Amino acid sequence: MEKLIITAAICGAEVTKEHNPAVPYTVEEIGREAEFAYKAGASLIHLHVREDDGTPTQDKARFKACIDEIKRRCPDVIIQPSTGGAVGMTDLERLQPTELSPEMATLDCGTCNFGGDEVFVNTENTIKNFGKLMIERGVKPEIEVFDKGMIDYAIKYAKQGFIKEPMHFDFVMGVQIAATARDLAFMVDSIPQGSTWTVAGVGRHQFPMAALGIVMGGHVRVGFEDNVYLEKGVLAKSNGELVEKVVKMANLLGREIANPAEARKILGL
Ligand code: KMH
Ligand code: ZN
Repeated sequence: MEKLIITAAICGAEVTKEHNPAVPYTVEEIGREAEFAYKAGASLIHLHVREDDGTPTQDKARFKACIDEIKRRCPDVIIQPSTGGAVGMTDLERLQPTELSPEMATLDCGTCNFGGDEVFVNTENTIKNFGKLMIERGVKPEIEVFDKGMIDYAIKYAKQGFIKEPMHFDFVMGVQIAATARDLAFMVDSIPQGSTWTVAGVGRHQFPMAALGIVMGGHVRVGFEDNVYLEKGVLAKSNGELVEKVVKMANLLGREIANPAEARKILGL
């Protein structure tokens, strides 16, 4: 099996210091959390940014400041800004970090319920426009998939020239599609040959899904964006602790960890 890429989703847009005081908001806090995750074994940082008061933002200057701070601390880590941002943001707001030409960025391939009345909207035109701009800006998308139909959209838009192949998918389990082994296997079976994939389990599903990612030959995403607990009732002190736990699991299961150079090769960056 190829080496395991661990992505750390260190911040997110929805989780707050009320959920876990270690959730980073400031540039310094975001840099520090990225460094904890990197030192623990993450080769990829999935990045949302905040104002100092915790308000999610897609502001280009704020992204640049955070990216510079992460690069200062972890010079070779892969940085993947979110183009999902927070529910309710406009497409133009969301696209700002791609103007910085990062190596990667997320491309959310469908609309999804986010709890209560919250709907994370990604129309067909949004997806095609984001895909086209990412090709023009030389940014490799990570296709964010919240249910199986989003894989089918990605395949359709790739055929139409809006997404380059081979594609890299992130299966987010436990928001819309259930976080079960059966459903993950269905997702994995549904992507084109030659694609790569990672899995993110939300809340209590984070580590069970990570275990499946490790044994099924995929890759793993953990971090405060998806889960703030190290184990039941115990808050993680940092994203580094969540990454460390995945490293321990991978060691037990005989899967080696990819460094950023190895991750770049696997992802075709
Ligand atoms: N915060 C969600 C609305 C992404 O990063 O692309 C979108 C999200 C997905 O987190
Ligand atoms: Zn995200």
